[in-house]
Amino acid sequence: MRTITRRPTALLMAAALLALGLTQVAGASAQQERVDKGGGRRLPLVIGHRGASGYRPEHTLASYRLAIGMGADFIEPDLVSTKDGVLVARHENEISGTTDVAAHPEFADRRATKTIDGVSLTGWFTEDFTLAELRTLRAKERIPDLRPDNTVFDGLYQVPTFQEVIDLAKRAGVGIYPETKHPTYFDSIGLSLEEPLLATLRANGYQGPKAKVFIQSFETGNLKELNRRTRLPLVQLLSDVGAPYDLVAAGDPRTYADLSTPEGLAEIATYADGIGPSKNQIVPRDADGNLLEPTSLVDDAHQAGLLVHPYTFRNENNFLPADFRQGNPASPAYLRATGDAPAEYRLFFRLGVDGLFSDNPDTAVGSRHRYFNR
Ligand SMILES: [Ca+2]
Ligand SMILES: [Ca+2]
Repeated sequence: MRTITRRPTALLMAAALLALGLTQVAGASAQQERVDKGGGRRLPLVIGHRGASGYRPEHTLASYRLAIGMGADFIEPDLVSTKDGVLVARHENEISGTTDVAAHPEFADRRATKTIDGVSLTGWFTEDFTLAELRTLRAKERIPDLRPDNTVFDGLYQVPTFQEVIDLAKRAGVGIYPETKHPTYFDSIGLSLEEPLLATLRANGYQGPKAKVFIQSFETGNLKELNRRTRLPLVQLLSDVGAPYDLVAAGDPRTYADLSTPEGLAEIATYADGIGPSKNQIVPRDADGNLLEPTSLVDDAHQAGLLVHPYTFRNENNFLPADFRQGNPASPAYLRATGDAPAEYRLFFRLGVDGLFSDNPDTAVGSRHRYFNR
């Protein structure tokens, strides 16, 4: 049973402060601070998506370190398993897009074709490498066409373990936002993610509903299982397309759209504390990328007592709605050029999101400061 008490508490505290006239006197700053930090007017969290992946190859310690330096409140490692059951930070278990594995002749025979969540993939997979083997690889930029500057860092950084990410976060005093990737698949090969995830979090002192951690998943079954095993905050990821793979695998016809209705959100609230929807579920776009009217998703989720942390905020025109793109569309650099990302942050702050995933935590933090003036 989870209870969200933030909003009423904040309103009461704000009302009390006003009644006492305390907001005008010196010494009120500590109380005001508590209203800011604990209350419904708490600033939206900036979650460093795969670190500061707009500027460094994603899911590297350099990327996380930069996100922390830019003021991110949380850093986000996606988690997959090695052959020897160690959780490491990669967006996918197939690692040809984000490491130099293809350039290692000693691993040429590990190349394989597998079906992951119903999709056939050919490449190299973390579950076929021990941690020691994986450590001989180096990370590279996933989208070099859009982020050519980041390629100067190719070849420098190892694939970090979950423990290393935690060490970094704890030293800096920021939260962690781990995502279990492909939990049904990893169960099917005997490398269940949830047990080592919880054991690692426990060993590092993360305990109870106020711990600086959110565990997220695109699947539903493993979040329900986690809800039975831990009181740590849980976030159901949603999407404007498709369905959770565990439901697909079980023949359950429900889609993310079904989960995003008021009824679906009420069900999510029985096992999770928040949702991580795509931006498009909050402000849809037309076929040309122009913004349409916002949906009621933020309000519906808040009605159900759920936090709302949409993904993914990115500076490049390529990812922005047409309304916020800048520059000359005829330029070969147009898609990778920086658009009016602050306008997009303002839009979502105005709609009341509780946090957001950003590839550019400096832009997110700066936009937040401008919008809330604190
Ligand atoms: Ca993620
Ligand atoms: Ca499992």
